[in-house]
Amino acid sequence: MINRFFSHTELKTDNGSTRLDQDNIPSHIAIIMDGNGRWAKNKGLPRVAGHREGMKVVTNIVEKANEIGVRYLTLYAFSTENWKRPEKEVEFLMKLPERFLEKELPNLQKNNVKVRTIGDTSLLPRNTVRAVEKAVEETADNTGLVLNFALNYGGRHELVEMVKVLGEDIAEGTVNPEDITENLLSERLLTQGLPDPDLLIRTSGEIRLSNFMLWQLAYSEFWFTEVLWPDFKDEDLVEAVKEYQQRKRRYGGV
Ligand code: V07
Repeated sequence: MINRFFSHTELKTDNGSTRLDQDNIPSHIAIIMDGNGRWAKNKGLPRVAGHREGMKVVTNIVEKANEIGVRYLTLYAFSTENWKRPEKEVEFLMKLPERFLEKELPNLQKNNVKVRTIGDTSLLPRNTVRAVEKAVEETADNTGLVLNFALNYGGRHELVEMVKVLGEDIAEGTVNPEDITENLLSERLLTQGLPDPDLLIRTSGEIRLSNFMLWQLAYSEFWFTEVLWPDFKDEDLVEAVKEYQQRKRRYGGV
């Protein structure tokens, strides 16, 4: 079969596996990294072992996303609801940003990755805040992949805070209610400057949004997998992107 006569069919590589359409890579991928606790439980390990393993996967997926040409990667690392977990687990989670950066910041730097965060980081332990701020500052001028960690993030909280500030601006007269547009609201969210995600991935078989990027995911493609985050491989990311491309196929380039 000569593929160029069947451009509407899947693009094939020499070994017959589907390859990615380089002209249709999702610019922004957001991931809910779920299933670390279950992964550990399945193995008879403490929950924190799952988080530790999950952190290794972050390194891997950042590299792969960069390689396939993704421009923005948002990772849901800690939600506003996660404070309800056992104190010891929260304590462990809070050390992960620092641990991750201690090991990975030189690599991120080398790969021209720019670190950002969304979420209320003011409530995190001082050492965590310091490590994250350092990473954000030191990578501020990088022009490659934007690696956006959602840390103590909640979608409704983000909207409430935005409306509060907007309300003040209206009361002061600096914003006229008539001038409120979708763009004006977008630019007042924590994701200002980032495009909306093209693709949302959630691992571990949960089919819900859990308060993640409520405004920003309005038009995104959703892809769910049973794979637990510590088991999530490069190939799973590629599969998600392929599925995205099937859905977003541009017939005749329109
Ligand atoms: C966390 C590992 C990944 C699976 C999900 C939960 C556990 C990386 C970070 C991180 C955050 C900010 C930053 C650099 C790295 C992280 C938390 C949990 C709280 F600037 N992984 N990871 N933060 N997990």
